[in-house]
Amino acid sequence: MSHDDNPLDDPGADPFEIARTAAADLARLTGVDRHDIALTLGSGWGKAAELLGQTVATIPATEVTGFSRPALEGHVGTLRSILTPTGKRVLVIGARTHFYEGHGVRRVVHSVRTAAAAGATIMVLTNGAGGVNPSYTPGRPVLIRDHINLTAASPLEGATFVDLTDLYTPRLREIARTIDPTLDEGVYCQFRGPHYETPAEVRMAGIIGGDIVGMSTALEAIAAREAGMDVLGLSLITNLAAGIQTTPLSHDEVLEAGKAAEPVISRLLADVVEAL
Ligand code: 8IG
Repeated sequence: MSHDDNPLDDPGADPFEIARTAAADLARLTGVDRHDIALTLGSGWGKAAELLGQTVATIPATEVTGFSRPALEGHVGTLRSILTPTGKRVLVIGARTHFYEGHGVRRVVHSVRTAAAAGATIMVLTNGAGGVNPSYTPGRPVLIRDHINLTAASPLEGATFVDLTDLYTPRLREIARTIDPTLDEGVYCQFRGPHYETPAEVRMAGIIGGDIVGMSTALEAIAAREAGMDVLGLSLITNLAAGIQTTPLSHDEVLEAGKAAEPVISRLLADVVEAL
């Protein structure tokens, strides 16, 4: 990995101040002062951006203060400003930093804090994930109703107590279900990764109430709520979790399932965002 200076790595720095600097960078580079909605695109959701409206600007995330170099091929490191037909400003975040990269939680949630500092009041988080619920099949989108954070980490620092009772905003879930009444709601379990779970861990996830397993969204959702945003979470089931499916999991299979489902779920996501 190349040299990568990041102000968030200074423990004495204020991550919210860095987010405000990042939002100012974003405004300068995109020419758009404020955004209404932010949207993080996970595996399989990438095509939604084109369907949302007119792309006003696309910038490399690395030009914006605090953003990390993309760790993974297929995770495009761009930030995009879109104007929808009804006049909404959508910030599309194609630059996710995962907890498993080991750069700390501040870097993981920096895009969320930047979106909030840029004015966004709604955070839409999408991901590719494994299905634990035996009724799920690859290619299916699932609304996140709640989560179980198994990372043993939090984006909140110090004695910051934030209520998470309605973390995944009920009103936004209702809107999504009016667009697609067949959308199921499930509980997302975030593991640290980057290894996939063992079959025993997947059984545990099911027993404690999980329907979906992933490596990204719970920590981001907590930071979004801390910042006062409403949160909508959508998972694409790209694979059945280990032990639910009998064959070994492969990253290629995950990418393939994402590609196959992409046109359908991208349309869904674009329609949902326009209805928010
Ligand atoms: I895509 O099976 C994808 N992401 N933890 N488990 C976890 N994360 C995932 C999985 C999975 N599939």
